[in-house]
Amino acid sequence: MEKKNCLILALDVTDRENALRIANEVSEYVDSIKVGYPLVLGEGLGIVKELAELAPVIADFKVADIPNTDRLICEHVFNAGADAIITHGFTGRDSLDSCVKVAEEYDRDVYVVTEMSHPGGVEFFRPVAETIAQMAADAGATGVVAPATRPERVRDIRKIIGDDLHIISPGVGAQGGSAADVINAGADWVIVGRSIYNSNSPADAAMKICNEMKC
Ligand code: O7E
Repeated sequence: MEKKNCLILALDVTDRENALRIANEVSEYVDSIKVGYPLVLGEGLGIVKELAELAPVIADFKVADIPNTDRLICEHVFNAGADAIITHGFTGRDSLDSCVKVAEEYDRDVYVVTEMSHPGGVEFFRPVAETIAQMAADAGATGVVAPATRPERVRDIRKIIGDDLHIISPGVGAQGGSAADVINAGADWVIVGRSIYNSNSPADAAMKICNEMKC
C-alpha cells in the first residue's frame, strides 16, 4: 500500500449503494479501504472487486483457523481482488505461515492483529501482544494491527517490530483515539470507520483527519 494520506477507511456499512457512494466520496483522502464481515455478509465478496477500482482493498476477516483453512480463505480473498488480508496471530506460527505463503504467491500483504482497541482487547491480548508482534516479524508479515486507543502500546509494539513492518491502527474517533497521537507514537496508518461513514460529509470528515495527522 502506498503511503499518501496515512488514512484507511473502515467501510462497515452493510449495503452496496451506501458503500460505493461513501467510497467514491472519500477515495482521494484514503490510501486503502478496509472491508470486513458487515459489508461482505451483506453484499457478498463481489463488492471487493468494485471497491478495488477506487482504492486497494484490505480484507478484514481476522483469519483464525488451521493452516489449510487459512490457505483456502486467503486464496478466495486474493482471487476476489483484495490487496491485503488481516489475520489473527494467536492461532500460532503454522497458521500465520500459511497466510504469508499464499500472500507471497499472489504478491499481496498480510497484517496480523496484536492487541485490539476496545476495552476487552486487554483481557487476553495484552500478555501476548509483543509475542504476536515478534512472530509477525519473524514470519515475514507486512505489518501488524495495534490500538489507536492506547498509543503507548503502539510505541511498545514498534520497538518489537522495528521499522521494517507497518503498523495500521484502528480506534480513532468513535472509540476515543486521536489520529495525530497514534501517528506520533509510530503508526503508519490509522483506520477510521464511523467518524467518516456516519458523517453528513464523509469527504470533509476524512479531510479533517488527514489535516490533523499532517502525514
Ligand atoms: O471504530 P470505528 O468505527 O472507527 O471502526 C474501527 C474499525 O477497525 C472496525 O472495522 C473494527 O472492526 C476495526 N478494528 C478495531 O476497531 N479494533 C481492533 O483492534 C481491530 C480492528 C480491525 O480492523 O482489525 C483489523 C485491522
